[in-house]
Amino acid sequence: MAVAPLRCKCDRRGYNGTVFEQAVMVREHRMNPDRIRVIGEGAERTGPVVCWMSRDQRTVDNWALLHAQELALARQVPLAVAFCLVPAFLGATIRHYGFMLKGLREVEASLAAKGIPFFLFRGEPAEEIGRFALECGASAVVTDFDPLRIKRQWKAEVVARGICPLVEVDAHNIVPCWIASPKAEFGAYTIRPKIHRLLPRFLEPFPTLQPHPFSWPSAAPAVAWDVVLAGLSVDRSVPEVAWIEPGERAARRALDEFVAERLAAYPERRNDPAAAGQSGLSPHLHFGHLAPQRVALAVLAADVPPEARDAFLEELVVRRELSDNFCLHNPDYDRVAGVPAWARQTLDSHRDDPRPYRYSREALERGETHDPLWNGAQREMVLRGKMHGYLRMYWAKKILEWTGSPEEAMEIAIVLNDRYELDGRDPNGYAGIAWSIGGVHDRAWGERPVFGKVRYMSYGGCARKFDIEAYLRAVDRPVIPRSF
Ligand code: FAD
Ligand code: FO1
Repeated sequence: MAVAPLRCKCDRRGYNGTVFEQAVMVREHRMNPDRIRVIGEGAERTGPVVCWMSRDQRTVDNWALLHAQELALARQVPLAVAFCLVPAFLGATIRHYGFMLKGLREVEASLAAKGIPFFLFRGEPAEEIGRFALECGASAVVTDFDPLRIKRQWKAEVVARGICPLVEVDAHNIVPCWIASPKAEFGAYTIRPKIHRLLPRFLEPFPTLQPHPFSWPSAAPAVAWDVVLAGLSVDRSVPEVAWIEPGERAARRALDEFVAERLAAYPERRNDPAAAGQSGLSPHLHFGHLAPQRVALAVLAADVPPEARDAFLEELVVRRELSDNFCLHNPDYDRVAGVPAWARQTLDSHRDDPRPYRYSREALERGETHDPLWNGAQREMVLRGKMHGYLRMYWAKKILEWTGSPEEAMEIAIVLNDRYELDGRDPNGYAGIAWSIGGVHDRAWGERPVFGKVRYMSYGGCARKFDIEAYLRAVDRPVIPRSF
């Protein structure tokens, strides 16, 4: 469904661009203070500033790092970046750590070129970051925003130590999550106008990270990245993938390729799993190698039809920032308890419906069901680490249909999604699974067995939408470096 571009109502002397173009005309180059919030107080000190990097693992276009430097320059103190490596993060495997650590290796080198040391710690973040801040007498710790429960727990534990102020910066969303809306939004249709209205204030060019003039007292120990990766106690049964190169430089190349080659056809091809119609950017966005704001600026500058630009920005900005809104404001974002009352009620009333097909998690994981399309989507996720977006909806909905309860379905969908998807453990995933199984951000549809009024998707519906055989052939072809 093409999203009608909102005509910006601002009086811009006849400028009639869409609200996205309108926003870029705002040429403020200083950092917008609304991206920043102090989430923990602590002893006032005059020491260095520590940037605790976690979600946004990049040196370019990183509002958290830019603010940390802003503070350090104003105080004329050194600046360092710290990353705390946590083993078995939400079920992550070597597929994820391999990708992430290669990206961090590039971050360490890029920071060194700016005179900013990179410290890698391993263990519990509150312990490691707390100790580091204490030892270096930090005057502030600046960290990136992340709505996930585990991240908020980490930050609460750091704050509880009261070492120094903890400052949080939304480096992931164009419109800071807490500014976009103070509450859980019903759906894209309610958050879209709020985001569109705020874009002129936030969809702005990025300043550049400067070489830092105040040197850290001692050099950070060079990280032996290969040793770190080899020594990681992590599940190594899910192999790394070869079709995508990690790191912020590769991410930028992937963005440039998509904008130049495939953005124009996005509206027609994005929902065709047999076509390379999607951007392929989600792993880079998930690990923060690429700023969504940079993607939006590049898309807006592209010479493509407005409907291609707006269709893509609807997903990248509205849908993605709706997911952060969902995880920030819904404490049960990964549980059936978090779905809307209408959906809980309808799923409950169909709880005892017979399930003509029933599969265990193991059978589903092996892609051994009666449905060749579903099995193919599962294989794509296991082999490539990235299932096509259209099929993720079908995939999760079938898990609801073929397991014993909505709770079992949600648990299996999250476990498999986060075990195999390179972009897993992401607010987009929790929101996508809650949409598919629990009608979150969706409306009620015609009532049917098991689903009740939760939207249903069928094999026949997919067959009418795209060439299933072509998709299955593509899935089983040897892995070729293509994004989709
Ligand atoms: P493109 O179509 O090129 O979109 C570009 C970007 O827009 C994406 O990278 C993403 O940031 C955003 N976007 C696109 N579609 C959505 C959407 N439906 N919701 C939120 N943001 C969106 N996305 C993840 O990042 N991680 C996940 O673990 C994940 N799991 C999902 C599970 C289910 C059941 C569903 C229905 C969706 C899931 N999604 C997830 C959302 C979406 O499918 C992926 O973001 C998208 O397929 C990523 O591929 P792409 O970057 O090539 O997409
Ligand atoms: N963030 C960290 O701060 N430390 C980690 O060790 C870490 C591991 C990790 C592994 C897989 C993965 O998908 C994400 C991981 N993250 C880690 C978090 C990630 O950077 C994102 O912040 C969230 O997953 C998305 O919000």
